[in-house]
Amino acid sequence: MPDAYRKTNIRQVSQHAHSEIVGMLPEGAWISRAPSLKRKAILIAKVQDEAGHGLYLYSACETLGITREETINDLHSGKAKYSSIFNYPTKTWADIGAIGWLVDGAAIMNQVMLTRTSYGPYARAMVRICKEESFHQRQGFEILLVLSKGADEQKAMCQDAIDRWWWPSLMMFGPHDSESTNSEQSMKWKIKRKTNDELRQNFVDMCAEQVKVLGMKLPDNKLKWNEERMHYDFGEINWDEFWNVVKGNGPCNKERLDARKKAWDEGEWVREAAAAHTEKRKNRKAA
Ligand code: BYC
Repeated sequence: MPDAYRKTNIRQVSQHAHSEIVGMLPEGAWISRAPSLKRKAILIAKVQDEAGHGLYLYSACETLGITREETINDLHSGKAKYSSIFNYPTKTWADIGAIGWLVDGAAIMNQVMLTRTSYGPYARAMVRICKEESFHQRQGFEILLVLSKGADEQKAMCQDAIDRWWWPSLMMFGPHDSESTNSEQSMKWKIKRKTNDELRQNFVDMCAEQVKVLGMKLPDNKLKWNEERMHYDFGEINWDEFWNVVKGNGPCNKERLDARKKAWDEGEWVREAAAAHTEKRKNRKAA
């Protein structure tokens, strides 16, 4: 395998794994506050699914010749990135719905193409992940649908969550193709099968229709169907905000990384105990 191809895959797959694990934090914060036992059980299962996604992806990454410890050290030292979206706070229950609908929706749009990515272990992990993400997206939409039919306060909460998550969701697809440093090479290698702007446009087209079912509005007064292009036109993303968050200065970057480092440090004894147990079983078998 050419070294540059291997390194690009390590970069993308490990950053994807980190995103899944850091992505558990904003939603995990609502497990104790979910409005019913049923909602709590669904949310616990969803957050657990994200942990599973992270683990498949760390395993896929290990097949490229890097250890899990190395990839996690890169996250903790700030060398490796994770998705910008998880540096925003979850302020109300409606945010859990908006994350499911918009964040998981954007994730699926990007990840369906990755089921055909050229590196087999990554592609195979994505098949299962996409199935689970589709369920996540529907449960998020259903949370918003219930709120959209509720009391005035619930409707307002639903609109407010959509207002706050819409633009950061569009940022998930990365910079414009003209600014994307990795796209050209990744498209040639068929690691990426569609560009950042193509996927973002598909996502806007999908959400512009779905929001009508909710009876809500997307916070963009430039959003308009363009008959010639057969796509929705939409307003410009605040790229200063995007790069600021990517560089570590978003509303929750510090909190998220601190939480991950704390979990890693506090889990050290578990990793040691598991390794000692494996060693003991190995020795017992050999004896
Ligand atoms: N946030 O050249 P570009 C989820 C970086 S988790 C932060 O276009 P590329 C979920 C980019 O890394 C969703 N950084 O990059 C979990 C690059 O910097 P480096 C995560 C970003 O790789 C829990 C630089 O900007 N999904 O589904 O060709 C709950 C230039 O960009 C972002 C994945 O990771 C960003 N948004 O394209 C719910 C999917 N965007 O690395 C949901 C796999 C760009 O050169 N990844 N950057 O230092 C990909 O498909 C691609 O890596 C991207 C970016 C489309 C994200």
